[in-house]
Amino acid sequence: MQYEHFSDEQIKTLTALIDQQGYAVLPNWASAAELEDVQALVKREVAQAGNHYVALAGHQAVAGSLLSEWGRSPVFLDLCRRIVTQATGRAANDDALYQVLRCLVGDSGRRESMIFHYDSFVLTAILPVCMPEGNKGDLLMLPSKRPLRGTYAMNLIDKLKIDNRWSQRSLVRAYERGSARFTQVAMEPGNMYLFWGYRSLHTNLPADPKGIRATAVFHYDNLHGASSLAGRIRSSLALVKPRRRAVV
Ligand SMILES: O=C(O)CCC(=O)C(=O)O
Ligand SMILES: [Fe+2]
Repeated sequence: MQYEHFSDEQIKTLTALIDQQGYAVLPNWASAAELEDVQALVKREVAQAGNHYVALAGHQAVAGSLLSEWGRSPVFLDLCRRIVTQATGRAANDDALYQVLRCLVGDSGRRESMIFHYDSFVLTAILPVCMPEGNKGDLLMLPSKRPLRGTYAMNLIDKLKIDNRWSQRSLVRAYERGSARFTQVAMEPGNMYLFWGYRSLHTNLPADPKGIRATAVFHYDNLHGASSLAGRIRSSLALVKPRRRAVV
């Protein structure tokens, strides 16, 4: 990672870019050698998962790698914190980044694509690691579609409106019709892309199933992390999920 410190001017520019064009880019976040290193990790993990979709959540899951280092980097954390504060005018809630390494491959990877969603975190940063030869699985978004919600209940209503077959289908159709509402980002491996994950309705396009599409995703500032309703719903979902799987 070549970045060391961001000036206040840079923070303002990045925040304005995210507001205006939906995203901002930090070019060459990873050097060529660093990128190769992380690509080797992806290849190992995908092989270990039997060439199926795999997501490694948390920095422990990538312990000892550059990804874990970046996920805990004070420079990166400071960048995210200042961007969130610049945008929201308040101090951020989190003192850590939440990271996931997402590896899409084959049909199982396709099934994880074209699922429109809002993140729970204000800021999302994506570092593409591997891209397949054909369709790259571009990032697709409706930037800043909703405001930061004041309560978890309102956030839940937004999510329920999207998490159903009808809404998903109409979004896919709108994209296929060439609707100009969408912002499509062809991401380059090694660059870091920043956008409002909480506010933007987003997904990735299907990628060529023959190759690997891997992204290191970093989330910052879980807006309703401290909500007791969020906690209760999360724990009841944790109870329900295994039963559902057993039935299916
Ligand atoms: O892999 C991507 O491009 C998007 C991932 C994403 O939106 C997420 O993990 O929340
Ligand atoms: Fe997301």
